[in-house]
Amino acid sequence: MAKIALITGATAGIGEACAHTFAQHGYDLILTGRRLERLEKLAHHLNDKYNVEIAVSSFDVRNREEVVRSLDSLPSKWRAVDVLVNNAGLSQGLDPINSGSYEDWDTMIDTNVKGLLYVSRVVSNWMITNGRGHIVNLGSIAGKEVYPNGNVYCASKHAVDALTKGMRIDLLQHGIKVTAVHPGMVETEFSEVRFKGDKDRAKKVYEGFEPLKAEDIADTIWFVASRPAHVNINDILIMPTAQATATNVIKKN
Ligand code: NDP
Ligand code: 8X3
Repeated sequence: MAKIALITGATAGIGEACAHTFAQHGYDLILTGRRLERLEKLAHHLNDKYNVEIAVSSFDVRNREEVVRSLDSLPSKWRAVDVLVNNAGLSQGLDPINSGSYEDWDTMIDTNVKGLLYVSRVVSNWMITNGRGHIVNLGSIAGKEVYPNGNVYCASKHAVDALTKGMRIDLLQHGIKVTAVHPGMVETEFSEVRFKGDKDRAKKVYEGFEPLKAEDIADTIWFVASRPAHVNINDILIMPTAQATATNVIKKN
């Protein structure tokens, strides 16, 4: 029987790249995200190309009832999840703490922290029943450092770092692996979402140096997920060669 990976935020960027990589390695997939049309298109494509089985489940990770209902309503065979990639996440705005938008703060904390918790609670119980599993959380360099005006996004990713360590401790007795993958700058829709559709501002973030690609992170997640049963990678920090710290990037103009 094929192994199964559940990927949140599979409609774009790192999640979409993970869907390709895991399908290429013969995994059946549960793909989630809010944009159903994109999920269905991706599912068709991967099914045609790799002949893997794909379940699509569209929900907003911020909505606890929706998360539980959507996952619980999948046919029971999908509960045999081997790998959960907790990837859905975003940043909203880049403002000082005294003037940041309340709405942006709620969105980041509800998505990056509470959404990850809601999905993890359901799926970790499946994994406990199965007696195996691996949870890979998408942290960030923003979960290791704090940069100007990154306040709440950085706090949400520091929370992911802490939750990864907590999950690792709590799930150890059940034989479940837990890993955090922390990327530096990856060119995806991330900055377009952060700057609310301002494509020019988003593009400037990645100008003058070679950022990571979504595929680089998918490769890393695949490496982590494909180690032997007795090996757990707890934590990986992966940066573009041109980036040393959150703010230290060598740009050529
Ligand atoms: P993208 O914007 O390209 O993709 C984000 C994904 O998250 C989309 O599939 C989106 O799907 C999903 N998502 C966002 N909000 C929700 C929600 N409320 N419910 C369900 N799904 C949601 O960004 P990336 O691929 O770059 O980001 C993926 C992860 O990597 C995030 O956790 C991000 O914080 C992290 N990261 C990104 C870095 C970067 O530089 N790009 C660096 C470090 C970490 P949809 O909108 O369809 O719901
Ligand atoms: C995304 C990377 O540097 O914009 O987590 O925070 S950064």
